[in-house]
Parts: sequence; C-alpha cells; structure tokens
Amino acid sequence: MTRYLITGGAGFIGSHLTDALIARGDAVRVLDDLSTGRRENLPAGAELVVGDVADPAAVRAAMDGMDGCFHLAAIASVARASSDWLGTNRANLVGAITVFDAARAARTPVVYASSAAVYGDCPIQPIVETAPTRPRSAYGADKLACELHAAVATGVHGVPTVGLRFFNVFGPRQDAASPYSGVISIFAGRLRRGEPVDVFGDGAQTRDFVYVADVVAALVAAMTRLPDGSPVFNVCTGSPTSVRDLAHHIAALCGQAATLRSRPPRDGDIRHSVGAPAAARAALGLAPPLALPDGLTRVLDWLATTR
Ligand code: NAD
Ligand code: UD2
Repeated sequence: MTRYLITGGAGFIGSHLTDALIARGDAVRVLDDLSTGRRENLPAGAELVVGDVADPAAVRAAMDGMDGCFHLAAIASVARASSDWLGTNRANLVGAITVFDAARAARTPVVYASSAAVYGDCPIQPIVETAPTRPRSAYGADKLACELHAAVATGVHGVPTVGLRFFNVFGPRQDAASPYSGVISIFAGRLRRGEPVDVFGDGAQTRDFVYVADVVAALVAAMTRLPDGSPVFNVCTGSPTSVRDLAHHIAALCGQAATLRSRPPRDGDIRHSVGAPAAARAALGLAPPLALPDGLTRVLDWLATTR
C-alpha cells in the first residue's frame, strides 16, 4: 500500500485529493492545523495529525514512513496575505521549506501547490510557464519563493519536486461564508439566495476557473510521473471569464437576476489571469477539463444539499 502525507489535507483541495487517494486504496496521513480546514471534510480511513506545517518536529514526524508528500497547507488568500504579511509568510513559505527539509532525509518526493499569483500582471495571455514571474502580492511572492526553494531541494538535496501553479480553483467544499474564499463560492452562496454580490474594481478582470477534480487529477499525475528537474506546470483551462460575466452566469443558473455592488479594487488584484494548459497536459497526460457551466452546476447542487 502506498502511503502519502498531505499537508493541508483537511482543506478544500486537500480533502478532495484525500478522497481520491483513499478511494484507490492508498494510505493517507493529513497534517493540518484546522485553521480553515475541517475535520468533517476527511473520509473515514484518513489519519489526521493536527499540527503546524512550519513546526519542523511535527513535519518530520508526519513525514516518517511516507512514500510521497503533497504539500498544500497554506493561507490561501491574496487579501489575507496583504493584511497579515508576516503571519502568512510563516505558513506559506517557512511551511514549504520545513516540508522540503523534512523530505531530504528520505528523499521523499514532494508535489506542492504554487499559484497563478506568481505571474502578476502578465502582458501576454494565455500565460505560458516560461513567462516572467512578477508577483503583485505577498501571497504570490511567497509562492514564487516556494518554487525557488523546491529547485534547491531537488538540485542540492536530491528531493524530487513538482510545482503546480493552480489558477482559480473552484468546487464543492469551498467555504461560501468566508470573505477570504474564492469568488465562485462567495457569489454562488449569495446569488442562490437572491442576495447582491460585491464586485471589486470594474468587474472586467478575468480569471481561469479550474474545477477541483481536474486539480486533483493533476496532483496525482504529477506524483505518479515525477518529471525530472523540479518542473512547474500551470493547472488551468485556458478559458477566460470576467468577474462580472461570472456573476450573471451563476445568477442565470439560479433563475435569478444578479445585483452587482461596485467596490474599490482589491490591493494586489491581478487584471487578467488565463493560463496555457498545453505543457501540463503533455507532461502529465491530463484529460480536457470540465467546462465551467458543468462545474458551476455541481457547486450549486452541493450548496443545495448543505444549507
Ligand atoms: P484551504 O484553505 O481550503 O486549504 C489550506 C489548508 O491548509 C487548510 O486545511 C488549513 O487549515 C491548512 N493550513 C493553513 N495553515 C496551516 C499551517 N500553518 N499548518 C498546517 N495546516 C495549515 O485552501 P485551498 O484552496 O484548498 O488551497 C490549497 C493549496 O492550493 C494552498 O497552498 C493554496 O495556496 C493553493 N492554491 C489554491 C488555489 C485556489 O484557487 N483555491 C489556487 C492556487 C493555489
Ligand atoms: C488568487 C490566485 C489564485 C489562488 C488564490 C488564493 C491570481 C490570479 N490567482 O486568486 O491562483 O492562489 O489567490 O486561493 O493571483 N472578487 C470580487 N468579489 C468578491 C470576491 C472576489 O469581485 O466577493 C474578485 C477579486 O477582486 C478578483 C476575482 O474576483 O479579481 C477572483 O478573486 P479570488 O479571491 O477568488 O481569487 P484571486 O484571483 O485573488
């Protein structure tokens, strides 16, 4: 039986990955401080260790006996990284270095979550992996630094690493009630009740929304294939959607008209973020992604069963 450590495994993406690995018969240990993750997200059979990913002793103990590590623990919010720069740095960068350091003793492979935020405002869309990285947020800067430390882990210490630059991930279990959550969960939670939504800036900013099951498939394929050389890949669809169009689209699926309230732009907000998916598809053998309307329907169906 293959054994995996998933840091942040009680969170949104991590719990879907845990489900997938348990379903195929792997053993899963989750290290999570439950700051945004929830015990109830985890399936029966997953082992939960409550602890901090920036605590070297906790990470070393959690890594013991593992065949691979998926490192997903982080404070996953551009807005929170802006208000709590140092606190998020500890979770988002010190946490990653702590994982790489623990992995080097046994050369445990690490597949870790990076972000589209590493690119900043990229003039050429869709964005390819070789585009310049110029983050505009503390969150994106920490994710880029994770990639640099991953290259050190591989090049100096022989730890196989693969970084996945997730674009904007959505799906069931993303918290609709948190203001720090992804825009789809916030909009879906409000629009289905006929409530207005806040649009930061003019709403013409675009994002590449990728469904969580496609992200899980990329994580599993990256761990299975472990391409050499500490590579990084976009995990995205290649299709842009503006925030304003997103609101109208979700409202239409709910049989409502959307009421949009204009709000000032967010600090560090990126204007356009659409990824080129070809390199990941080729290197990791990924299937075409789920179409946005199908993913939105799944989110709305899930919300209807939960509240
Ligand atoms: P999430 O908040 O649901 O999951 C993060 C998990 O990490 C939570 O369970 C949380 O409790 C845990 N955690 C936070 N700080 C920790 C710490 N110090 N020690 C241990 N556990 C800690 O967020 P998510 O959307 O599932 O994000 C997972 C990963 O993917 C993160 O690294 C995030 O930066 C990255 N990512 C997410 C998106 C997205 O659109 N959701 C896009 C790009 C990258
Ligand atoms: C960033 C990263 C993403 C991921 C995420 C953290 C980019 C391009 N993307 O996502 O990869 O790491 O951080 O999980 O850097 N918005 C509104 N109203 C709301 C909420 C959001 O208008 O109520 C806007 C927001 O200003 C932004 C867009 O919606 O333009 C998406 O916001 P988000 O918070 O879902 O994600 P984003 O793009 O900051």
